[in-house]
Amino acid sequence: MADLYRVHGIELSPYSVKVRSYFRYKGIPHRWIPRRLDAEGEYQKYAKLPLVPLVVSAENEGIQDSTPIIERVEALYPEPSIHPADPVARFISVLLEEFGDEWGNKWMFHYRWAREVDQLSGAGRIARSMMPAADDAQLAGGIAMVRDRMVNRVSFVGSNPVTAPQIEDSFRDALAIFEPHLANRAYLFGQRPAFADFAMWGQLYNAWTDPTPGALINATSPNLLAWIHRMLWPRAEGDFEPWSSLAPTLTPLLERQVGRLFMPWTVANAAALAKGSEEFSVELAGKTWTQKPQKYHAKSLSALRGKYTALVDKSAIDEVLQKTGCLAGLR
Ligand SMILES: N[C@@H](CCC(=O)N[C@@H](CS)C(=O)NCC(=O)O)C(=O)O
Repeated sequence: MADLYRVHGIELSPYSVKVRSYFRYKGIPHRWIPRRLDAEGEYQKYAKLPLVPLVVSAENEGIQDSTPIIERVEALYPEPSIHPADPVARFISVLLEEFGDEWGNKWMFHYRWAREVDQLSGAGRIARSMMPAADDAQLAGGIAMVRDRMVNRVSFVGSNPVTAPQIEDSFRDALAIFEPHLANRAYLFGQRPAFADFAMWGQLYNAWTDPTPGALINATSPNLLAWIHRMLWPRAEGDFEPWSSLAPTLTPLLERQVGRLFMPWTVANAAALAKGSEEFSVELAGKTWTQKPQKYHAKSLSALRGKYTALVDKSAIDEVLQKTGCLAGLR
């Protein structure tokens, strides 16, 4: 076992299944270890933060945070690369990786914990998976505990009675954008999965397992649903495409979701943290969004800005970012 990566996670954690899908695609020997509360030895030994996923390397080093996990492993196993060769497509994939992790999580988390039917489904599956040996009474206690804890956290991602319709509109609009984009390609950037696919998929696969967003996907999005299934065990079916052939159907995502919603949100969030504000408000597509700032997102925005700054030739990518409203947040 010690010569394998160990991926500690749970099926209902979007960041955990994101990392598992990556290991599967790359064909890197690993073991998926569903986290359970009665067998936590290795998890407790290596986890520095109380979060999943936790990856323990063959050298017994614990790594957390799905984006750096993938980046570290990708540096060791560069083939097949998850980064398109075309430099514009490559950076858009990096940008959508961040968007998937941070904005896509609002869709997933909001839908899972906003309505009773989804709360019961989510809490039931989380408690069952983490307490597989529990009797009925213990299980009922576990379900109530998970539900209470998570419902109380829904505001952390910015979900409240005012923003709920904004989050749901954003989700439905994203589905409408993905559907034609995935009509003629297996993955977001062509015939093999890119960095962005893993992040976006972790959130959308999880949303699909929940009753309310799952029913929406099933009713409206057959191409997206096929991609959700494909990404469980992704494989290269051909090459990446250049930005020129992706642009017609992917530009609307950059314009309507990244440029109009996510970028102004993440910039306002980082500014609020820098000022030490308790709460911030920002206009997103003409509607006021109010929430307490989220710390991690300022860190991941600064990492994204670092990746943008490191680009050597920015002329082609800047044109795309400028036109779609994504540039201002990156410099
Ligand atoms: N940025 C981290 C986020 C990890 C994260 O938020 N994990 C959640 C599950 S998806 C968690 O472990 N939450 C613990 C809890 O809610 O108690 C990553 O990409 O890995």
